[in-house]
Amino acid sequence: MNPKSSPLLEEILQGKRRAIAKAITLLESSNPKSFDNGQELLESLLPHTGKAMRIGITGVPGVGKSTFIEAFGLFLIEQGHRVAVLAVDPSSPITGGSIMGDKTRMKELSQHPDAFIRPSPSSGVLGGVARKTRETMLICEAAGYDIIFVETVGVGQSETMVASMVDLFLLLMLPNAGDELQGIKKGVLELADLVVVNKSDGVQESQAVTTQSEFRKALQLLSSSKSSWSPQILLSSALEKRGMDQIWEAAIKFREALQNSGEWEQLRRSQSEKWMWTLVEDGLLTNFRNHPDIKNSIPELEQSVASGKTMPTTAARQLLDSWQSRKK
Ligand SMILES: Nc1nc2c(ncn2[C@@H]2O[C@H](COP(=O)(O)OP(=O)(O)OP(=O)(O)O)[C@@H](O)[C@H]2O)c(=O)[nH]1
Ligand SMILES: [Mg+2]
Repeated sequence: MNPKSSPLLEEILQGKRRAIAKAITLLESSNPKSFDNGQELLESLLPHTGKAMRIGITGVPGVGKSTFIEAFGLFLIEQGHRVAVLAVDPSSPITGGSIMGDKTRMKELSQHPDAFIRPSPSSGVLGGVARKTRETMLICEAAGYDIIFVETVGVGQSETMVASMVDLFLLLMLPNAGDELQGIKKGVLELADLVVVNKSDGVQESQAVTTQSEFRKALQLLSSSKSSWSPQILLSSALEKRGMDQIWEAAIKFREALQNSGEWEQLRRSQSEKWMWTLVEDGLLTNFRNHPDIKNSIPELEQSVASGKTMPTTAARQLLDSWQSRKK
């Protein structure tokens, strides 16, 4: 490996923040040489990864994800854990996610020596953001963080991506969500291993309890994403820091159940495999789109398809044919 990255490797293994930040910068670099160094570093860190519990957190904007992570994170640190928080936020890739909001919502956690908070990578499409988040997760694991949170906004495609990189997927809900149960995306609910009705405090507490029982019924009708675990519905007040112990208890039971059945390892193996294919697909697509012939014909073809002059199938065939004939 590159001798230059060795001291960095050591420092990461010692958990030094500055080294972690430096490694992340390497991985996010668009400079090919830095990028290569980052990949080499990642490879040498790999044997030191995999021991953390990876928890995905999702829910609609304002449900309390950041407040919840602050409360749950501090609870876990009290139990002797070290916590890293990463974000996949496709809504604002340019500004780097909701870092300002999050740093204030997670004030105590962000200042804690046993926590590391990293906002959404600041570049590119969702696929790229997800890739960097995954790599950052591995660096954090090598640096000794044993609980990794990946936060994402509960809209669109990002949940599926986050679910494909975590062990446990936690969906936060609002106390009044029961009425809108029909409106909740079934797909997102099906990904959840734990559903937590947050803001179960004050005047909303009794409504939260009602929602909890409604969800219990709803989940029985859905297929569970894991064969050795049935999703559970719990209550929390992130604001008042209540419910954290039960949630952690459920998370531990979840891990035990999956580890005993072999599903834990199996899940991670299939995630790695899928990740490899995602990288291959991304790489191929980038090469394809950047090929001069393809690049030049795309605008016209797209227009022609949009206006109904050319069938999508015909246009696709045309692009693939010209790619194929280039290659030979
Ligand atoms: N009453 C009550 N309010 C809460 C609770 N958790 C969060 N809030 C409030 O809900 C608002 C939104 O909280 P956030 O933690 O920023 O929510 P979020 O899901 O991270 O929001 P986005 O990052 O915008 O998607 C804030 O005003 C919080 O103080 C809770 O358990 N009870
Ligand atoms: Mg937030």
